Amino acid sequence: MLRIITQQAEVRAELQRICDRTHDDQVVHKEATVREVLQAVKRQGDRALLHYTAEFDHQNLKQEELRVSGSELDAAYQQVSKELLDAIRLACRQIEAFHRQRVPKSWVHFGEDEIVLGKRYTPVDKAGLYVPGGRAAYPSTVLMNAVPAKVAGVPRRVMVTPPGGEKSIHPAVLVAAQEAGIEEIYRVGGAQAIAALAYGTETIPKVNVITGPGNIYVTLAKKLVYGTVGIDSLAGPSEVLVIADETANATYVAADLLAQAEHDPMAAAILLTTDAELAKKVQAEVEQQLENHPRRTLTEKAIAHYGLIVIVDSLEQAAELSNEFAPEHLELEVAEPWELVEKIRHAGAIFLGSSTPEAVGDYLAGPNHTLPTSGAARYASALGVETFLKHSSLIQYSPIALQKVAGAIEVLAKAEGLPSHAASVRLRTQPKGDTWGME
Ligand code: HSO
Ligand code: ZN
Repeated sequence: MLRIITQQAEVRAELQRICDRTHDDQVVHKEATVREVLQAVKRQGDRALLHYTAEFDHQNLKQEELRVSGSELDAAYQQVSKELLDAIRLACRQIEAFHRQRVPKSWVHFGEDEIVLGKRYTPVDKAGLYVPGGRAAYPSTVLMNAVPAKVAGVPRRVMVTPPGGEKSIHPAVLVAAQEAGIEEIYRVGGAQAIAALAYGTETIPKVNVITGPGNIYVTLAKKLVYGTVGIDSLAGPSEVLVIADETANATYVAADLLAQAEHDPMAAAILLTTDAELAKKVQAEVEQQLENHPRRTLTEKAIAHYGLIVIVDSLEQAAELSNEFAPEHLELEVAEPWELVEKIRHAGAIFLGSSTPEAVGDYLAGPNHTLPTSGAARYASALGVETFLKHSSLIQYSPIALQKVAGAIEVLAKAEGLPSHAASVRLRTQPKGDTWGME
């Protein structure tokens, strides 16, 4: 049952509990296992990958089976329907179009005294995309990670994903990868796959950036290899917060809450509404839509533990609570969403108006669906082209420009006790002077 609460004191405590839901006592223990896996792959390469794939995924691979063959890639196209292929292609085009608009441009500024300053953007050489197996093997997530890497111009893009039964990989995942320009795919998952991408093995290249969601072991592994490689973010279970007024449609709101809950038993689905009537209707609708839900057990768990309806006094108060929670997804199911959006400061993605269910953004509107979770929207943003780019600063001074600042640099260098810093300027601006400025 989706709980309704009105007590203000209870509201903040409940929202905090939901936000902190991934803080798990078992993490320390799991981290020890992950460290062991990382070390083994670092030392033994492919041999460790085959060992852990047998132990954790129960698949006995040979070394030459790690890479998905060309014939398997071709065969995947025979295993997806025409409608699915068309939908993947539509999503791919729209995601690409959106991300192309966001490619930062290198720039230079020509200032006084022939000073040139700027930034030059370049992609990483190699990127590794992690795709979970089983329940979370989503072709849409493949696109959301692979397309920005391609748009950023990353020359080598590889994917890793755990093998399922019969060593197989979901054909829709293989098709989505190819549509987004990835053909180098390895059949390995878990912390061992992250280790392979971070350190490199005989078969798998060491990459510069690893992106993509995964289970707690994958997330811990990404956290531990950060520094050796870059990562996108540490993804937690998905969450949606809906703000609705009396104009909202209870059936739609209920469906949107369930659309988040059905991802994961730890997914969060929260409704903040000014209308007590709507709250009751949504509660009843959720029950009804759960009745014949094919993923009922899992979805019900999420709703029971991390589902919540809060009745608020005003939309201002709703915005304030939402900003405190900093949701991954925020839906504004209100009469004037563009007015309300002005008050929103922290949210991964904002969906405006009643014709924009989160699913539009999950699949094909274009913006990325890899978003900051567990309150990370207070400081982080969606995965994007920038995840695969870095920039170099460009600085050029003329002799006159250097002359003008020489004194200030010398003073600073002296204050820091770094005489060669001072000399590197003085030797250029007073070539006949004393190297150490002692005359
Ligand atoms: N809502 C998920 C993304 C997703 N939905 C994939 C369907 N497939 C996290 O943003
Ligand atoms: Zn979703």
